Amino acid sequence: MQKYDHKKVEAKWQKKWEAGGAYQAKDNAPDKSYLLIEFPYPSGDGLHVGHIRSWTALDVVARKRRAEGKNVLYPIGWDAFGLPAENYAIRTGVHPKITTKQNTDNFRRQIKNLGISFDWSREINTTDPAYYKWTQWIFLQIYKKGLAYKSTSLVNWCPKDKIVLANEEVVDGKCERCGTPVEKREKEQWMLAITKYAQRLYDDLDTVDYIPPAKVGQRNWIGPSEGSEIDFAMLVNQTSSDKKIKVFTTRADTLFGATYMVLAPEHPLVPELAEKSSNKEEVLKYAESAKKKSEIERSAEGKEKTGVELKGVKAINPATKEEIPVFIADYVIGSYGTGAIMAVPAYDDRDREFAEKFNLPSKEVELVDKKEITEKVGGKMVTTYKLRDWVYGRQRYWGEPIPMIKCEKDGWVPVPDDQLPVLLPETDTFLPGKEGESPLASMDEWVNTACPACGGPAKRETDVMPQWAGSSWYYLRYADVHNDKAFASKELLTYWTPVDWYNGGMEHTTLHLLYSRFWHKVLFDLGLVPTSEPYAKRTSHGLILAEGGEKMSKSKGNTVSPDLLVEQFGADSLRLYEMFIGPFDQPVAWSTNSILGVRRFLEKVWALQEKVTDAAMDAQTETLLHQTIQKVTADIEALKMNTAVSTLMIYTNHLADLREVPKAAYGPLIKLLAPFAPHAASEVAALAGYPEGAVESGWPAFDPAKLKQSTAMIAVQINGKVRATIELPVDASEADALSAARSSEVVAKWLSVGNEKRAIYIPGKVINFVVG
Ligand code: ANZ
Repeated sequence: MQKYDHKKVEAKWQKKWEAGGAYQAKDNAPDKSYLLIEFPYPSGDGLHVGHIRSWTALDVVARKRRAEGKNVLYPIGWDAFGLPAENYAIRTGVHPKITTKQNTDNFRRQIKNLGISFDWSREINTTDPAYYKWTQWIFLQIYKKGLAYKSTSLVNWCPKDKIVLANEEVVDGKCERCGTPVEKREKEQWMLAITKYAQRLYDDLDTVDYIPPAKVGQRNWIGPSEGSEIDFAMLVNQTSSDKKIKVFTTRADTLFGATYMVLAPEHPLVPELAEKSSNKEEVLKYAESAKKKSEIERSAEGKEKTGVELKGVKAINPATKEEIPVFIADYVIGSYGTGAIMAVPAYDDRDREFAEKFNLPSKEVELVDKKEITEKVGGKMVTTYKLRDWVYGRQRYWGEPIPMIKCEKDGWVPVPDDQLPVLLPETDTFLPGKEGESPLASMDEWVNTACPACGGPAKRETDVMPQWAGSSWYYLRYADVHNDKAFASKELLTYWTPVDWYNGGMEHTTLHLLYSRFWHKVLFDLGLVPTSEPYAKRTSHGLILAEGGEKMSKSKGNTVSPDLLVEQFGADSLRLYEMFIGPFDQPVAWSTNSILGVRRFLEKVWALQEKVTDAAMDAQTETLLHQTIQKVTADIEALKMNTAVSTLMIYTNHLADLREVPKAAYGPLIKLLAPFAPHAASEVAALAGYPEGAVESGWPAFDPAKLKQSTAMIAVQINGKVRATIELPVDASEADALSAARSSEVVAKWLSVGNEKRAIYIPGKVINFVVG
């Protein structure tokens, strides 16, 4: 027998697959199955073992479904715009285009070495102008629908990266990338009005098959809150004002107990009211200082309350008609609800703490019907969301230029379709300006252009799109990658979408996953895609931690190199190990030693070829075979990869114990193993004389009638000692079982020795005769 030489075997099959263009999906076969993993950011570190866990799992599904005859699309590409390449360029002067090319080449090589059955004919790259032309075009559709707008807002500012961060990129008040405490700054920003889709993004979760934590995560993030909006009239220096303060409250029933009001320091009325207050300076100073704090700091529970009264301003409680004081305080957030509250110290803890500090009255009142009181005082019932609009600009270089032109006369004008893509201009300076403006802003030749509307002098937008742009629609491009007339044809979108199964990280639940659902719905409303949801099903993998359970990271020096593992143990062993390592959705600690265990399992399967004969299958082997097929088939679809592998191990051990391995028992094992260890399985099949491709066509079927054994071997005891075994139908009655036992020659001999006193029958197991 040939020795199992993983290097030779894996190189051989990878070469065949590459040459034959294997795994290319057809665009028109019945029974399509679109499987998707999150396309990677090609970092300089190369592939992480975490990527391999997720991609191998869906590769197992892809390979199984292909064997079942499905037309599987399993594509891959590169989400290649982003900060690491840009920060590297700032440090070294090497253009991000160059590092991106090197990194994608390295990733591609590593992936091919793993034998993952991606359809390479559909490889995409978000930094390719032929791709980002359509990212820009889709942005313009969103703009033309009135869902993109420029607004001056307080944004999260990372003083180290010199970049504006979305709320989602701020973790515990710090920059997600570099850990620097985030400050607030005023910036003119492109914003996308995702909040207009909040309710649909929330409701339509009912129509998709996502794992529960993904649904819960999105629902909490969208955070609908039902309440009332109520206007409070104002007296400014004893004269009634034409301005009102609108509050959002979930407790209109406490309205009679509202004893003061609070505006967020960034509330639009603050500058105007400060002007008329006797303590203007104090108010403005407080408002300025509050801007520097993060929202999390400001709303932290138990935080000492601060604030300043607007002296000279009073509000009128619409229920009691009492005049009540008005404050600005940072525990009220500008961007939530209306940015103003009625404070009810008797019923709200934060209001109580504030009232105690500022000696404000607290009034217990009779609670009233919420809806009735809202209507009575002229308010209305509304739903407010925690979700905010999406900050859509970055003052950086390595991103898609936002295809907008500013004209003195015409304002913002979209770049006409026939001038797309707006190419990212060449440069060798990547550092943002001192005020954080984009490096593009200093390229006068690129910035100055003609207004598409009037032909007059105009300037290009110099902000680029955020990290999340290219990934918001890439799954649509895979359906029709080479199309230069449209981002994808209707016909192919109708055939391929929605994505049948999308696996990705839980950390993307409220970012990429939500953003792409939003884009998809806008495209659906524009009649550009056929379904209202992009992904029919979403699952997530658990993280792979370092040996010892810490997070794997380059800085901790505890990462493992897929290249070395493939070299030493083989891609098939690495794949099998990552599937066997533990329940797919749970975090697991890495253990290089344990790869040896699965490697030995593969060697055992390999060695079985020696014993394969045309022998008939015994009943026990046949039953185990059908049970194995049933379990592995179901486990793969349920992503229970670890139990699928252990089932294959049990079956293999059984075959290894047989003197001869029937061909009919060995063939299905190879087919079941092929999705996990495709190279070894293909080679073993070839050695056993199967035609090429046999392991990839025809998934083994189980016969439900053969899942249970029809007969069982029953031990027959005389006075507790086993003297014989007999074969009986598993459902034999007691009378039949005993008479069969008595008629066995050996038993009959023992029974003739004395008088049978008693007989005990435990069905399926044992018969005991007590003889005296
Ligand atoms: C009066 C009141 C009485 C309130 C009471 C609560 C309890 P959720 O459920 O999170 O939506 N609020 C409204 N806008 C705010 C803002 N921009 N910053 C800080 N707090 C704000 O919370 C809604 C409640 O949070 C609102 O109802 C308001 O206080 C406060 F016994 O109004 B309530």
